Amino acid sequence: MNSQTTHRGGHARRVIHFAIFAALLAFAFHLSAARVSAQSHTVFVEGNCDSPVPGANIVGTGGVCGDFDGDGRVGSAEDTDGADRIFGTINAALSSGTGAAAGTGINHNGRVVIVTSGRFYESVFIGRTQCVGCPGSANPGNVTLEAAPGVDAVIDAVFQGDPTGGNDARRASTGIAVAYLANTNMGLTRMVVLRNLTVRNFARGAEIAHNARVLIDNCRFENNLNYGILLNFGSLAVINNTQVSGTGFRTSGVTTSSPGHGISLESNAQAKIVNSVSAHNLSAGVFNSGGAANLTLFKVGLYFNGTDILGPFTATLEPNYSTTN
Ligand SMILES: [Ca+2]
Ligand SMILES: [Ca+2]
Repeated sequence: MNSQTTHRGGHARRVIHFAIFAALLAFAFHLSAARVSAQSHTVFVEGNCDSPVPGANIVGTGGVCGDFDGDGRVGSAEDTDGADRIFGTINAALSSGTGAAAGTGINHNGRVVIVTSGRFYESVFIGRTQCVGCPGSANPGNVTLEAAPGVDAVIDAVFQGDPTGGNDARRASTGIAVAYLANTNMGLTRMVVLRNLTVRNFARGAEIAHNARVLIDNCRFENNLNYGILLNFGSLAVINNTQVSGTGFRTSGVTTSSPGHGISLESNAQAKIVNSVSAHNLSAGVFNSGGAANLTLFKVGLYFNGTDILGPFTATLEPNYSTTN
């Protein structure tokens, strides 16, 4: 009797244990699904050097050449080596990741921090994919792309001696493109921060489009051909502590700029520019194709441009700024 009771009790416990196990399994599956669908995490991007060239690079000696994690890999060799959430190129960090790093990139929803100095020969794209096979996500989130304090991160179209011959194509492209689904509010419900970056030698240093919201903070756009920063298609930009210079003065390859503006607002884009300089650009320091309400300037220096300011603007004291202290 006691034995039967014990047996039945043991069976009951096994049933209960199985139920608990099944519940835990279901919970584990739920957590796994949540990890896949909920990104918004932070990944790191290492720096690099040009010898060995980024992409061919098992360095052999860890801790050199921008090798933040000391594993001897820099550039694209760092992009696919494991689920370490450390990448060697910016676009790979922004993507969902491939190879052994599959699923570990931010998939255009999260924060990418460049943690050691380097030159990045990439046309960076952030946002909603624009065509089949193009970079971006079908459902992007908020993205921050920044270099850590003290890190010199240069997104440069020109890689002297590039063995893949990509210089001309990059020089005709955009350094950082941000775009969402055209003619929708998708971009207005996402936030992009670009901070502490230098962008050089592209046709357009940055193009912000399709109702994107961006904060451009502490960046430098130098020696781009047609635009330093192009704000387009209803985008909203706050530009703080940023310098735009030398647009339109390319001296090799395709040298004819059109138009050579430092900062340009087109197709009902809006900008609030604060504590910034747009100087030494071939055409306008700032061009605004919209009304005066579309462009507000506060403590902005526009010097030695073809035309310092072209189009209407509002110059105003920032309402939270005190002149008495
Ligand atoms: Ca590494
Ligand atoms: Ca890695």
